[in-house]
Amino acid sequence: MVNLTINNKKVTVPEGTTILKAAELNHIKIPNLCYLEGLNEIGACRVCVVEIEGVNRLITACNNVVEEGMKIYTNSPKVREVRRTNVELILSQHDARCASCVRSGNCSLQEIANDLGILDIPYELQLPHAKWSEGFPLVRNYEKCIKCMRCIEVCDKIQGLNIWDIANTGSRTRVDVSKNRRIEEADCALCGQCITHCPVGALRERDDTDKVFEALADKEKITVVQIAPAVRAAWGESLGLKREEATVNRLASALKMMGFDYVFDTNFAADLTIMEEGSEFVEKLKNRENEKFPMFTSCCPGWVRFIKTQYPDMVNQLSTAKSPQQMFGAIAKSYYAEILNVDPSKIFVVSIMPCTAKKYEAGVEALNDAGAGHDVDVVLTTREVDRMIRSEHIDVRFLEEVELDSPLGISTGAAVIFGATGGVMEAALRSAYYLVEGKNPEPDAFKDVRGNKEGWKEAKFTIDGIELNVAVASGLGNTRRLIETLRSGKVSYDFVEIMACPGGCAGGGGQPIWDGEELAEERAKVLYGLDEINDLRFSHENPAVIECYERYLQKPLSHTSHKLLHTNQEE
Ligand code: HC0
Ligand code: SF4
Repeated sequence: MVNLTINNKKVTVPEGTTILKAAELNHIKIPNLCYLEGLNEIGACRVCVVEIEGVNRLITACNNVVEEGMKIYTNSPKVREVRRTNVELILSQHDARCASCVRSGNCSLQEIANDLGILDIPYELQLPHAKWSEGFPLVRNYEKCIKCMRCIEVCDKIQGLNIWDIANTGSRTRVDVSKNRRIEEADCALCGQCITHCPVGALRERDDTDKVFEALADKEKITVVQIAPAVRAAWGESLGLKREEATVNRLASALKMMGFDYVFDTNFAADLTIMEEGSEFVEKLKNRENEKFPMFTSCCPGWVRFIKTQYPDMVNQLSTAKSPQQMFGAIAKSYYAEILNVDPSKIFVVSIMPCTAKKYEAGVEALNDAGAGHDVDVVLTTREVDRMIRSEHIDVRFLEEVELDSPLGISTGAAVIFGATGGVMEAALRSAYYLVEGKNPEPDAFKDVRGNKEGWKEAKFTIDGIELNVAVASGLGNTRRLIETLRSGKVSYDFVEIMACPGGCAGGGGQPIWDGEELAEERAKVLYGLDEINDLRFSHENPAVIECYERYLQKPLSHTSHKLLHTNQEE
């Protein structure tokens, strides 16, 4: 242990502790901008400078460790002056038009500048000139970038993709797409992790809220919205709601107030996905000698983009089942249009997703099969829907909860856990067991696959005498390690679930931002809690899905199912 003082307070911390951590452990706040624990500890922003008695120059707290007898001052006049100058210099290269910034009110730079009482910037404003690709689902605003390097490090160390890098030199240094590429040419998975780790508004999703407001105002359109599993665990975070208050039924109420005609659930389609993907897997098992294993899940577009660019020879191992988002769109503009007895082109489908890659997925031509424009017209992230709620001045605290509409709002506990890493696998195994054994397993029989963010998880199960090896990974760096190990022949699996974002969609790139803090686990707990209290725990018991098969699709893997719910992944 090391003994030292911080602001004259005696403290003892373990050896090797950084000054920043030592202060934090003792409830002393040292402001910082670029720091991300374990990922970005480079002292680039120099906001965390502190004074050490007997040392001439100030040092950064995030990447210097404590020493015995150190006397540290985190807020001396010298520290205040230098910290203030450093922030003023950052602001002199930052477009600080906060009123028109998506991160206003949730921006580390804004907070620090306010805390330091900076009312004027004594330096000339110098903004970089570079243009971003219009319409791309992920937007970089060069004028807001503070060169903290967080996006570079997250993409590199967690996602293993190296999309971002430093470009140019000297005063023209900026963060841009690596290797001088345009973003469209890079292999960006669109997971959005760079956005959720950006401390300011330099990265954001393409804003599609106007398209939705326009559709809601159009009397000719029947507006249908689907809510993804993980959205219900996070949407209230930035609206000041407690987790238990931010139910899907309260969100439904806000959406109705905005004018949506029907509020449905992606979970309905997640149950449908299990029927199709589970059946596909069982069929593959029957024909084991001629099939390639493992079969990979295909519902995460970040992962699908990743495999297509990084391991194109394995694309044919993806399940042909479309994601629940796309299945929902296809069903809304076919089966549901028939129920309403309307022309499908009148139906306007909006998705609320925790995801930025889903904006791309909805635009993939090969995934549009209902024949009325795009099956999903607009995808909004959780953050965008929160902004829409705010701009409608809806006070969510006082909303009465409402039921979701029927039939596409009915779902099971197996569907809601899709939003957490391991959830798709667990839901699929619950139903695969039923399909093979003819009876239900214990609902929690497969909970060993519930994942975490470290490495990947593997499990073995026996269903009807067949031994199954399965694996679950989240985060693309973990995914790359899993695939390399698979390709080296050191492991072999039958079924593998991959989610691009660490922790799965709960930690998705479209979720509310907490300055790089990871909330995936906390949100996943909400989802597992919802599974546990649902009377229905098996996708094959969803009455609305059963009815959809009886009235429309006939059976899993039928001709109609193939047309609407599957795709050729190699297209
Ligand atoms: Fe997900 Fe999904 S679980 S990918 O993470 O499968 O976005 O929440 O909506 O489509 O259901 C995201 C979340 C979904 C889909 C579902 C799957
Ligand atoms: Fe999107 Fe979920 Fe995949 Fe992340 S894990 S890219 S949120 S689908």
